[in-house]
Amino acid sequence: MILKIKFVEASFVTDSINTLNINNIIMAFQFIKVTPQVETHIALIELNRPKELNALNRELMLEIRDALRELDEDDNVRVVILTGGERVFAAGADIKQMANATAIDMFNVDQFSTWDQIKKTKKPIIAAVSGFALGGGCELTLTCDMIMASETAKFGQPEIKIGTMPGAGGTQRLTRAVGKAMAMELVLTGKFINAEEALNMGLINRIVPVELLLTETLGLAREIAKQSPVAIKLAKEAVNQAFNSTLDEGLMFERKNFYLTFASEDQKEGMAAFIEKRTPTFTGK
Ligand code: CO8
Repeated sequence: MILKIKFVEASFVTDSINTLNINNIIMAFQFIKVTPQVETHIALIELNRPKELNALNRELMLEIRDALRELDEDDNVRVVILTGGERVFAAGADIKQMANATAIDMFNVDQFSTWDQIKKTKKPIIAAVSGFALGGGCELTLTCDMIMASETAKFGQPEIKIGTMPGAGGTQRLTRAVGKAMAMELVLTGKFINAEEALNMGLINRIVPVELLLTETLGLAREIAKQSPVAIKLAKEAVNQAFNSTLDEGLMFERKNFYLTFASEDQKEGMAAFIEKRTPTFTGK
């Protein structure tokens, strides 16, 4: 059966629609481009609102949610890369869309299911950041599992300058990533930091030249994609558990996931390959 899903309201349809066919589901996107196999086992999601500096309107976020849901279920995908391109990652939530909203409008719009979906995604997501990653854009990178940045990357939580504050994890994930002092400074002043400062704070994985951002991110994705998909998902889950539990609870969680890897064919294959001095072939079973 072929299902056609459109995520955009008719009034917004001005640009060409990108379609994605996974498992016979054709998805139409207006504000993102999705390449399910940019390389074997690696999917690429590109934010695509260049004129608005990839400002995250609700429709775009719903598209990310739906694309991730599909990619997470696609056995051919093992790692997802999320990027805004070379010029800008994302300049935050769409200020024009929410400027006149009431608190109840904001409450009633289902805008956080999309962030919850990113958090729920079992496969690793790598953010490839060039240019501004501000407000919701910075929070989007923090929701991903790793961040590769180009030399031009600038991170910040400037919501305070427009009379509000972070609402999609900036006070929580940023604090966990860089500690209280720097998180306070960024959130309370709205200042931007460059890639080097972000690296020194432990916010990002590494800095690469702009023209190599995708290449280097693909290199990292490839390293992950060749491991056991089962172990990768269980390990990701366990690392994230570190932010939600006491040490003892986290250790117990880790132990259970470690045991669970022994239910997989991949664990048998990985250890057999080591003993036989050959490269393992992981299938995700
Ligand atoms: N929303 C809407 N439009 C934007 C946004 C944005 N966040 N950022 C830029 N744009 C638009 C501009 O309005 C402009 O449009 P136009 O040409 O029609 O005037 C176009 O993009 C280009 O922007 P600039 O001319 O301003 O470009 P500059 O290079 O001069 O400046 C900056 C770039 C510094 C990035 C500047 O655009 C800026 O400060 N942008 C706003 C940054 C910001 O405050 N971000 C936080 C937004 S609030 C937020 O993210 C809250 C998240 C809460 C949770 C999310 C729940 C969904």
